[in-house]
Amino acid sequence: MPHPGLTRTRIARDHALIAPDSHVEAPLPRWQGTQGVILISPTLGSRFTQYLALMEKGAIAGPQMAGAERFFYILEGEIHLEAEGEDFSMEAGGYAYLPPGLPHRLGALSKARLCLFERLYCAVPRQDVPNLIVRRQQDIEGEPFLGDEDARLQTLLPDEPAFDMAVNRFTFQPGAALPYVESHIMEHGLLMVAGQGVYRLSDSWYPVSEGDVIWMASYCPQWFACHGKSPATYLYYKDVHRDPLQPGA
Ligand code: UGY
Ligand code: MN
Repeated sequence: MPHPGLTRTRIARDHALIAPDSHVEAPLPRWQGTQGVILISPTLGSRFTQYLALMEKGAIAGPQMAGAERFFYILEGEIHLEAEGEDFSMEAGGYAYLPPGLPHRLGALSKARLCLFERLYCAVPRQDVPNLIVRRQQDIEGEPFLGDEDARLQTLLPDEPAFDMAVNRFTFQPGAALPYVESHIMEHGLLMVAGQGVYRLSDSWYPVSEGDVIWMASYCPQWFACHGKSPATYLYYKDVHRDPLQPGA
């Protein structure tokens, strides 16, 4: 039994590691039958939110903030989504992108656990807003990352200028790693969904495993290597396709 006064959770100026042992649940505002854990938010320093929704059977999601877009990914359980006059039954690995202002009904058909990313949509003059997307990660091919067959990237949303957010799923075979230390303007919110490895964030190296969440601020130096006997997978958010000088980019 680890000492209750210890945790791997670390909060730094340009990154945060949030280990599951430090989660605090609270009812999600405007959701019914749902406890939430707000993992990453502007209060921490980000320009987006990442949170877990822990839905009881029969729970109903609340609407997102005015002007915000919503991406949800099902970690566990069965979900019913109603949007644009269509009904979708979804389960683990299913995900949806809901453009700002799109009315929808999201209900839990069983106890369910969702990971959500939301941000205020950054509109570009004379450019269309993205459409509703409902898919399953199981149907998205993983492409070798910069030529590495052992580091595969599934791009869950269309890589088009209308989108100001990307959400990807990255799977590394044991021994595979990011090829260099990245430092870029895009922020990340990340959830380890399987396996383990070491994450370099700025000048610290952290052992990470399933359930860990990481926030990487713009320019935070970052590198990952998978170790252990099974692959490591993480789901992550990234802001994309906007001029840095545009307000709200
Ligand atoms: O998309 C990315 O920037 C990705 N290569 N970063 C990361 O996995 N930390
Ligand atoms: Mn990156």
